[in-house]
Amino acid sequence: MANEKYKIIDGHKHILYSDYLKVKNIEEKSESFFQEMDWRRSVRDFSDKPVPKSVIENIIKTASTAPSGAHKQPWFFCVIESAELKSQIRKAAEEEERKSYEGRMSKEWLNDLKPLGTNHSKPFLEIAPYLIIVFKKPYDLSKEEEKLQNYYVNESVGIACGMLITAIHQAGLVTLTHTPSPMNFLTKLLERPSNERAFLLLPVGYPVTEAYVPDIERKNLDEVSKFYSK
Ligand code: IYR
Repeated sequence: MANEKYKIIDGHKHILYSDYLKVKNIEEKSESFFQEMDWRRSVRDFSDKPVPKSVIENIIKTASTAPSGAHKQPWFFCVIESAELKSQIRKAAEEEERKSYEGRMSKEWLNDLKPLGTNHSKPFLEIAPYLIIVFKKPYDLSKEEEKLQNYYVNESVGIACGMLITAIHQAGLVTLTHTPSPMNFLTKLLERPSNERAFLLLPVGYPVTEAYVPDIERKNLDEVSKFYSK
């Protein structure tokens, strides 16, 4: 029978995927979504204006809808609101960043970063109302502490982070991808289990009223794609 709500395929239950969004004008909708996303920028000057916790919860739920290897969802999101923890994270991150900027990064790398105006100082780590720290899980741990394999972990968590950033932007908030390197101090500070590795740190909040961002341009469509039509 057509349109059964579910089917057993190879012994496993499958449910009917109904196109519930029923987008009418896909050209218009894709164009306006692009315009909305093209407005996204990494912002470094955060306001301390509070953000409702429910918004952060929705953003994380959105990220967690990402596809992942064998649907293992090999990610974990730590949300930091505590001023004390934020200040500990800032201190540790700036220590690592200072070493990076003062020796670990190549001349070429430092030069590439100049137009972006970054340095070892990370005040946003204390000012933004929330820090989201994304952990990847190369494996899960069973109750018996047995290692359970995850797959395509970097790809999966990378996709989830992209969706997280998209969700943050569409909520009218800003973020930036901060990668203090090495990031292992976060495992300790946040008391994470042995199967988690810090992947990305994202401050989330409103920008200050007069936030300036570097005047950069994006590659055009021809530079980032090629259509093979014949
Ligand atoms: N992790 C450092 C350096 C940095 C590296 C890249 I590549 C950037 O695009 C921006 C910064 C930092 O967060 O400052």
